[in-house]
Amino acid sequence: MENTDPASDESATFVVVANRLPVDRIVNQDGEVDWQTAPGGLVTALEPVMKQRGGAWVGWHGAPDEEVEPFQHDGYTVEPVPLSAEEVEEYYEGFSNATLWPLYHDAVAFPEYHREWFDAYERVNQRFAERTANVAAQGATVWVQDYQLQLVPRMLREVRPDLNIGFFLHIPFPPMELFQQLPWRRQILEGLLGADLVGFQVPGGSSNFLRLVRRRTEHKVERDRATVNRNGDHQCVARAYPISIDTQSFSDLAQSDETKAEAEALLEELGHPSLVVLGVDRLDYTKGLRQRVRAMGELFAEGKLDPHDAVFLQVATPSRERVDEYRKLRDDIDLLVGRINSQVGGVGRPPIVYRHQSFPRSSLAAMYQIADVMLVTPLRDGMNLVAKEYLACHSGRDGALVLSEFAGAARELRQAYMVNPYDLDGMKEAIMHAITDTKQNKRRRLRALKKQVAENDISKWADRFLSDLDDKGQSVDRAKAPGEPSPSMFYVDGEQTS
Ligand code: ADQ
Repeated sequence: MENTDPASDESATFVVVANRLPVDRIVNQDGEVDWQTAPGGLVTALEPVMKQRGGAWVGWHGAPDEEVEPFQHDGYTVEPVPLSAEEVEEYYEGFSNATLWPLYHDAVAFPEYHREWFDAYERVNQRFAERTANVAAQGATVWVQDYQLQLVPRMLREVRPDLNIGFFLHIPFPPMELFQQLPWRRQILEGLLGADLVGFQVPGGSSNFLRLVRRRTEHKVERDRATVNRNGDHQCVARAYPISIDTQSFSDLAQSDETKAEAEALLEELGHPSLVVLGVDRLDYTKGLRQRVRAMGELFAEGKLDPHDAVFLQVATPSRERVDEYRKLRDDIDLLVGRINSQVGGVGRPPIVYRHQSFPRSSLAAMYQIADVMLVTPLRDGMNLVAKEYLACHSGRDGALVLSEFAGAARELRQAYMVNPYDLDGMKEAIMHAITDTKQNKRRRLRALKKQVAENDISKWADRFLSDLDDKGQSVDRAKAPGEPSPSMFYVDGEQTS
């Protein structure tokens, strides 16, 4: 990837601030510096927005103890923020990924609380805020992303009250009963309240947040907004903005001749099975992999699926491998898959084909193409883009999506075969239902799901958020007729949760 142009020093009118840059700095085998697209849902979602709007992206470049100069990339300026090895351990692997990540995902792993981790989190958030304050033009729009940077909105407002500050949380915002465990709950709430607009994936997130603000701070909360009294009043609006993907570009990629050839080659490699069941995840304990692999293993062992006819292809991109829980998960899945394959497999291709590696997007598109059934069964997930990518890419008429009730995507993708991933028997039944349902039913469901993703893509998500941020949330109020649901219920289909 070419990224060598120096950055212009003009200040930006649009700034995205995220823990990671969309590219990671790596040193290749010849010892040369190179840049590689960073993995994960946030980059998948925001890169097209940034390419379209231009501006600056402030974030860490992925290599500890290194200072990197700003540079131009795909029409915008990349502003690398340095992190020391100790900060990576305490702010990123520690407070972000071993405290906040499990706490915000229903505490499916035990959240650890260490004061020195929070100190590092505060220090790094301050650094991000300072760098942003330096690159943002007068009155610029700044869009802060995700759980690693929840203190940035307030820190930024203190030095640059002229900025229009938005914040979007990509992961769930937990209910009060869980959030209150956090020793630094007040600092986090006050940090977020520094924004003009705080966006969540689902309305439950914004109502959890506002309930906490009401109970744990002295700020006044009315409907979807808090009035924050600090160096003069400002209003912080909280609403749901379900994120999506660049649907058209995924679908174009899937339809390309190269992808079709790759899909054909993959089918050949798998021995042309009559049924392909697919899972695609970052290797993370929130994604429900243990439960999913066990459910599929039992279906093979009980003879409901024939290992000669059916294959379960599971790919998992390596993730956060220095955090203990992730290393344990990796070993558990290796063991589980090995055991099932040796118990139910014969000679030749194993029933579970497991690849613990990252794939280029075109290879994922080829997998989505050939998957008769897609399994997306997280224990808790902010949204889950994989479900949407499958719908954008799968062009056969008979695909089926099995989706966890606990993924944010379940609110929109109602025609999926829904599962509770904690209920193994229920999950096995839903998978078999998705496999054996009539063609007519499958087509009806798939059509409705594909339409949803086609109509609600990433640019619509970004436009909604940024236009609300531009006019500080007034437009939704103005457009609202008497008796309509309040804006915090705005994107709910038929259900009121405010
Ligand atoms: P993630 O937890 O990273 O995102 P998800 O939304 O599923 O989860 O995005 C994963 C991304 O990684 C997808 O774009 C997928 O294609 C890619 N990916 C997965 N496995 C891969 C592999 N083996 N090789 C290459 N790429 C792979 C967080 C939240 C989500 C939320 C997003 C966006 O946890 O809930 O949907 O941010 O807001």
